[in-house]
Amino acid sequence: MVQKILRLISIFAAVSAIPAGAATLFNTSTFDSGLEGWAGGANPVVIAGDNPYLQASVQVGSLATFNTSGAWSGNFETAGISGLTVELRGPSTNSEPLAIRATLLGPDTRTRWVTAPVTVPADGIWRTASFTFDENLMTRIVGTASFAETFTSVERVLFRHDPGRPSQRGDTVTGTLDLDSIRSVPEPSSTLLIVLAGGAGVFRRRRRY
Ligand SMILES: [Ca+2]
Repeated sequence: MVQKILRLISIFAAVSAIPAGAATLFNTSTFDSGLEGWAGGANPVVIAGDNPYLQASVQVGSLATFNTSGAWSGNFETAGISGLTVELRGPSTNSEPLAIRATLLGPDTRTRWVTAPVTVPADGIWRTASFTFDENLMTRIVGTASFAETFTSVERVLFRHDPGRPSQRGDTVTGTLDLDSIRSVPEPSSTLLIVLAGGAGVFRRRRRY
């Protein structure tokens, strides 16, 4: 088993060494280095620990956070990005489940394409959510830029609590959203990571305290 893992790691290293625009293919936010570009009206902060994560909280307002840095903007088409995964948690202190959508803002900083929401229960349990960036699965809620125009010139990625019909500003809420391990899909190593994760649970989340 150990030899198998070592062999997979060596393959992983070899694949990672291939340039071919790999830098833009592999976008990830783990919050080991602070906010890593995440900001927003919900004033997200990094909660320190053995596995730091992002926490956005709001009192009667829009629960959202976004990133305009180079890691989460630009031409997603040529970068080969088809979606993202993110670990989400709604603390048990939340009074209701959250409905989190991912939004891509277009080149005019006005156009917004949003995904369907994922439910984040108020139970304090981390879950991995997947969002697919596909014109047929997303809704343009404001602006005039086409999906192609937006996808080839993304100004920012944004997460927001927005239950019911998609809207520009979401629903007003008092609550907290924890986020971690935001990763673009596919990554150069995604197939191998699936093999490793499926085979041995190697990538199980580190314990928190
Ligand atoms: Ca983390």
